[in-house]
Amino acid sequence: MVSLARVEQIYRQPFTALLFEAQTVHRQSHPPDAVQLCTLANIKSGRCPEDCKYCPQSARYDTPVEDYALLPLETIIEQAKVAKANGSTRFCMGAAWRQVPDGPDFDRVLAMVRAVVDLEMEACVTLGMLRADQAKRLAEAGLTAYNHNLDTSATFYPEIISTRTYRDRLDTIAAVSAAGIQVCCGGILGLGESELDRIELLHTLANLDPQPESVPVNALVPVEGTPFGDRPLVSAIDLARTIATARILMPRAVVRLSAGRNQMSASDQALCFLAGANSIFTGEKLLTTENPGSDADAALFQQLGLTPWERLPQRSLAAAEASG
Ligand code: SAM
Ligand code: DTB
Ligand code: SF4
Repeated sequence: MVSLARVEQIYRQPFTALLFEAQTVHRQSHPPDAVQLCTLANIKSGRCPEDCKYCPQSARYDTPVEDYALLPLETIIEQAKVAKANGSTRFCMGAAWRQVPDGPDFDRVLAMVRAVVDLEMEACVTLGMLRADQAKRLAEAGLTAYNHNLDTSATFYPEIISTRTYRDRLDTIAAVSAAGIQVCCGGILGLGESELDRIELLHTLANLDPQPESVPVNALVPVEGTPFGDRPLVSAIDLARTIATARILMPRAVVRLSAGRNQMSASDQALCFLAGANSIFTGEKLLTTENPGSDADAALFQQLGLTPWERLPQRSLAAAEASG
């Protein structure tokens, strides 16, 4: 167990000392200049019954996003092939659901997971809350990881979402781990949280047992029509501080510089890589909002001497056992 005081001490130390410590830790567990490219697919968009104040896909807010039901399997296979051709080694499928449905939609998601696995990419899904039996079926389909973010501190959470609790989130994360699937769990900065909320979130993440293998750090993308549509952008220094603290506390995790890159300069992003981020989402779009796109990212990698990560897809324990 890491104490809150220790997390606070790491987070609040002088910036250059923090980045030096994060770099030192990073180099002990990861190749320093390799960055994993991941691609997102929005497999079911909009009309979500939850009220997350940051999210353009909530049915409660009038936002400029597309609404559609679960996409056909073939569409997703095509998108995954394009992602692979563009250098992505992980394909993440997100659905605007409160919870994983039973029946034909879930069967189709399982088929999508199997198809991504067959393309020899890591398969990740984010589908909302989930039961143990559903987690088991996802594991058997070969799922690498399940993304389920805690977003912010337990204290601040009720200010952001009223339709579910922090405990609900933790229960889903426990079901994912129990099924032998890797946990992808992180948060969002820029929601109006305090420094202490960030520290508490990092403390909770680092004390998950097992620790998450993947930690997305999102900067809020303010979307018109959501309650947070006019929130100011978070600074790259705050993002780097959070990434560096995550890197020190969870040395083996892949820390993902996720939403918000479209609003960041090359130097802002460089600071985040220096802090220990070693993954990004590529492509023109995240789920509903703009992302820099492959050309801009190729230029960024060239400028910084970064290389897209090449390694065999990581499989969860249960998935590896299921495939023999
Ligand atoms: N409905 C599922 C859920 O909430 O778990 C999965 C999809 S949801 C869109 C995935 C994550 O995207 C959220 O947990 C949140 O961290 C992130 N997200 C959503 N809207 C965002 C925004 N405007 N800016 C930054 N991150 C955002
Ligand atoms: C995560 O933490 N960030 C990604 C992924 N997990 C699913 C999603 C970011 C979404 C940003 C807002 C949008 O494009 O709708
Ligand atoms: Fe729904 Fe997920 Fe958006 Fe919340 S973050 S409104 S649960 S899609």
